[in-house]
Amino acid sequence: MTRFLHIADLHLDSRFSGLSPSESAARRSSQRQAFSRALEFAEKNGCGAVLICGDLFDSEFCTENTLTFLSGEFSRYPKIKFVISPGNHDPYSSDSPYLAADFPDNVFIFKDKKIGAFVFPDLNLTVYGYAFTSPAYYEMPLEDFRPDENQTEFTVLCAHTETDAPFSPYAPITKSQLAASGFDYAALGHIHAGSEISRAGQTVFAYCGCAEGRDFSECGEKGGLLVTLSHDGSGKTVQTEKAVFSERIYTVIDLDISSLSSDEEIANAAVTAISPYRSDSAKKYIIRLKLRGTVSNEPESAKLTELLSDYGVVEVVDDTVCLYNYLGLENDYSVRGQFYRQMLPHLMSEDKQERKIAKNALKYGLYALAGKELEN
Ligand SMILES: [Mn+2]
Repeated sequence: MTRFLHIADLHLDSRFSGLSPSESAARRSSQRQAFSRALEFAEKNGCGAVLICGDLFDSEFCTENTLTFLSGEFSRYPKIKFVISPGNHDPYSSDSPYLAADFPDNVFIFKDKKIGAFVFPDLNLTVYGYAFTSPAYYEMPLEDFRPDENQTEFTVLCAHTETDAPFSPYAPITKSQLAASGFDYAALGHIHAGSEISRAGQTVFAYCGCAEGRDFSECGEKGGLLVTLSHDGSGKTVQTEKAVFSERIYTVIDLDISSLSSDEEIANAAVTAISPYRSDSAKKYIIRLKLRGTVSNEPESAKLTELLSDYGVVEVVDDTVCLYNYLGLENDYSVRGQFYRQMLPHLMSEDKQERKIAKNALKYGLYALAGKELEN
């Protein structure tokens, strides 16, 4: 049996440019903590190797502190082999932090665009991989690839790639190439959302996703995959298990405030909606509250953000449509008011069906004028 941890897309030292200097420093610290948590998990679960499938760094810029931190972490687990495949954000170029790093002997970095391998007889494992040497890699790294005569029982791929996008600038690999590769498992990086565990021929493959979300496009718990390769009577088996390493969790909470009228009611409803996300560690969730529905007055988003900041809410997005402010519409000289006045005779029709249709038409029209998606 061979067991390893599959992680990717750490993006250490990301800039978090939308945040204040102290907030962005805190987020960079969370990224390092997620990394530390991953390594601790790997040791506790008896991993012989940790495969880091690209974008360990966010860019060619990396602080000396981060390099010292990484060396310290790698040294802390001398029995674990760390295999790194540089990706599009941290290519193995002449300016690469990898060249400045002084990593211990248990770190193995792919430095060439051409596919190569590290053989670990003690783990019965061969890890294939390659490096981005610049931010774009248009060739197909697995084209014409034929695995060597197997020196070990298990062979895996550690790669930063975009699958099934043949013209991608991110080292494209097709499923048929994976199927022909003979790898037992392909550990992939690049897609931060992660993927399902899939199979191409005999090769099991997956994107593990990033280890720590960086913004609201990366919501939910983030982590890696614990992979166990073994052999039973009928052949090889590949087991995978998700592990969570993220320290902070980006979360979007939708709140329909259609039936609420006062600011106080809205605030109370918001607190109730957020309550499941109040954890022991008050700072675990980073919350965006999205207000939806139809309202007669625009909600006080700024006040609400301030009121809810202690609950982990960093922003309130007003996605409501201000609809039934008829008085306002009567005196509105924009196209909204003109539209309303055109609909008015139908809205006051004797015919119930016509009134219903007019009410819907008004609603849809105002949504369209507000440039908002129509909800059910
Ligand atoms: Mn990435």
